Amino acid sequence: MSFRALVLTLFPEMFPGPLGQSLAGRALARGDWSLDAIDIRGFATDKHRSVDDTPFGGGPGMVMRPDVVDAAVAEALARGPDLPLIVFTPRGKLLTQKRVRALAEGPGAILLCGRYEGIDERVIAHRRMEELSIGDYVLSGGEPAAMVLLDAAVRLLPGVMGAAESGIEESFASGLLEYPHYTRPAVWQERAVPEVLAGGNHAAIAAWRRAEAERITRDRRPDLWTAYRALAEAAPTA
Ligand code: 9WO
Repeated sequence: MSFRALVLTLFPEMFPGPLGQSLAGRALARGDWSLDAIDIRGFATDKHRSVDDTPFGGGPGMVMRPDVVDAAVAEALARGPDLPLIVFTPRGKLLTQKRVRALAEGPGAILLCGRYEGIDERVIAHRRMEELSIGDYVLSGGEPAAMVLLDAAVRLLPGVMGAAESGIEESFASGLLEYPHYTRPAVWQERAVPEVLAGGNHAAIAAWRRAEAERITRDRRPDLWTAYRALAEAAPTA
């Protein structure tokens, strides 16, 4: 049983899109996960196949109809009755690596992507959807957010990433931002690679990387730094 993604969208041709490339694309071709984009318009009932209507209370734009969206959700649930149902909106709970990890360990997900001004609130409530945000900005639709979630989850699936790269997840799990990376040449544009990295002293290299990761986290993400300090207090590692 491999990870299954069912994406509900008005633009099914956007998928797999970038997820068809590289690591996620090869995993898709191997069958490590599956991706089905379901066209919400296919559940329209009138002759004009309308999926939206004017907002109650007035205001700009259009709202996605609850009957049409619900019929699309019903089809996805019929295909994957055990899949969590997620909708992407800026007012959702922020997507975290922790939630990504839990999803990657599960059977997959149904990902509802809104367009226009939004989706009728009642269908979100009726289906008890999990609302997720990928950050504090507004998109023109939920599709890029679905791609972000899937990219983050697929790389964690068993066999998708080699042992070498899988350490990167560990490093985020440590609560610190990444240390700086360098490759050849040793001097580029008058900038030299930190001496310790070329010295072959692996303990010194590990200590330097840890110190850099801590400095960068402290400077750039005081929120992560505070959480990391609290954790280090409770369970010191090094
Ligand atoms: C937009 C919106 C804005 C303020 C408060 C609530 C809101 N809900 C929605 C919404 O459901 N928007 C739909 C999806 C339709 C319009 C485009 N959509 C969207 C999703 N724009 N931005 C996102 C999004 C999703 C996840 N993380 C960041 C942004």
